[in-house]
Amino acid sequence: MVEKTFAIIKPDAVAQGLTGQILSVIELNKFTISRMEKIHATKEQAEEFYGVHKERPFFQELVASVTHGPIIVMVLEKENAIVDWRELMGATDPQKARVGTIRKMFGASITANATHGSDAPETAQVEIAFFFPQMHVR
Ligand code: FUP
Repeated sequence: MVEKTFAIIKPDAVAQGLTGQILSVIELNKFTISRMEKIHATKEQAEEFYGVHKERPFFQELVASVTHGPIIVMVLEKENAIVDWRELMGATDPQKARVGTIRKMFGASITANATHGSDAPETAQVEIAFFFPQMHVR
């Protein structure tokens, strides 16, 4: 089933000039970039977006890291996009991510880990609607 997922290229990766290389890996892996926008997320947006993590000790660091510079928000589309994008990103901690994954290649730390990806269909729907409210998800 052709599916949509939500992805972010995070501030550290954008600031390091890695956007082009990451987009290239995305396209080489047969994802269609259906929507893409460069934005600078506000603290309020980040707190709402990462709301599930608000009780975690790293929450403030996470909010700060995703708001300290511009990000690229995207809707990616392909068969099994959600699972495939998470596989292509690799483990949350770049040091634990497999060779060839985006986080292994471009991640700096567990917080500045280059990219974000939705973890389930319900999350993808919510996250796409959050950044692309005009988009029809299904
Ligand atoms: P992931 O789904 O792989 O992005 O990972 P999580 O949903 O577990 O975590 C969301 C974000 O929180 C990660 F991208 C990075 C950050 N995080 C930390 O900063 N420290 C941690 O110990 C775990 C996650």
